[in-house]
Amino acid sequence: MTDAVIAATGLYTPPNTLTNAELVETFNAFVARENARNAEAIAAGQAEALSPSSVEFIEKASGIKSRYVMDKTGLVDPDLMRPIMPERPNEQISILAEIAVEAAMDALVAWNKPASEIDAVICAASNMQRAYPAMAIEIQDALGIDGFGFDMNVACSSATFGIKTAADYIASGSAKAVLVVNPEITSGHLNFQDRDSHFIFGDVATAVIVEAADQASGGWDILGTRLKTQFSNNIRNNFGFLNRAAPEGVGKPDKLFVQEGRKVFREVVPMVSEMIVAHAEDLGLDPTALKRLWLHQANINMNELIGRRVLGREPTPEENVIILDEYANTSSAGSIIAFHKHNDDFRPGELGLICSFGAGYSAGTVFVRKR
Ligand code: CO8
Repeated sequence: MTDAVIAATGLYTPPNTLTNAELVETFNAFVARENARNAEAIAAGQAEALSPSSVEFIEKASGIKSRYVMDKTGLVDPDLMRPIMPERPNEQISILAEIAVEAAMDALVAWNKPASEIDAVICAASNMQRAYPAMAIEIQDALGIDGFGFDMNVACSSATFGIKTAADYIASGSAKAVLVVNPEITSGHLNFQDRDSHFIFGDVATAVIVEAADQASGGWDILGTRLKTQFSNNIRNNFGFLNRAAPEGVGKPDKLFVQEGRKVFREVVPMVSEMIVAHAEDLGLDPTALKRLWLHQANINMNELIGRRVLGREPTPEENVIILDEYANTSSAGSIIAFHKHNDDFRPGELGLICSFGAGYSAGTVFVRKR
């Protein structure tokens, strides 16, 4: 069995920042318009007035201050409230593949080896732009990689599931180097007219190169990977190819992201904390000795609770890295952004944890040691 190493990571950050204030201003303009339109029905008690959103609530409930988005113009227009991304001809690279390639190129520069040394591409994300051909194969083609590629979707846990799959390929000898990309254009599948969730997500792409330890120089030893899934209806995206076959859905808007945020919070925190501690113990590691947690970035209060349960103390900001204030929830990419941006200070031998959790439910743990 060959050990696997995280040899390099890469990041693509979209050009547009969207602050809570901008998002709330648009949402509240929409609310004022809808309430004015329905004024008579509201006054007669036949319809409920919509409530405004607030910057203070968003920051306190989630820790999110801003996010990056691929298109901003449509999101700040109360008459649209969805991103504008014109369809591209088949001859042009698709937008999801394009941002994955950007992140991959960033990782390849850090790796300092050519793309031709990659054997496989896994595109692991919560929304694929199309069913087929696989996004991964388009990305493979754009980078000039000779090998194979496929897509996988485990929602917010896609990156850790991708890293584990890559590490298993390396262990079995199927590949010597695997590129895992996580392009997340979450703005395409978020209902910006839903007060409960309009602030949650942001767009981004990350890339991770997983390589055989016997040929890697530097990087991070993968000490252990573990995956867990447990069915829950509390986070769903019912968009799918059979939507158009449902007679009751004809003429209705696309199905978008929905969740029961409170329930997710309550159920996922214990599940993930226990999983991290048990996995550390099985690897013979002391979880309280971890130098850093690079947790999934959905909610700051959730991460603080998990951090406290895992480390057995109040984690410092250096121990429990937060990037969701700037990026919001970027689904699978969140823990990878945190890892990518905050690992320069590690010395050889020091330990950390990349951990994801989200829809499914799904969770993944990847313990790493600086080489
Ligand atoms: N402005 C002002 N007030 C608001 C707003 C708002 N925007 N929204 C809700 N409120 C009000 C509510 O009406 C409620 O009022 P009242 O108490 O009077 O009834 C009050 O605020 C509290 O509401 P909640 O209980 O809903 O608020 P919470 O404190 O629970 O916070 C959160 C909501 C932030 C959503 C929180 O529950 C949370 O973050 N939970 C964890 C969720 C999570 O981790 N989800 C992971 C999902 S991602 C994933 O796995 C899959 C991804 C797929 C990809 C993406 C595609 C888009």
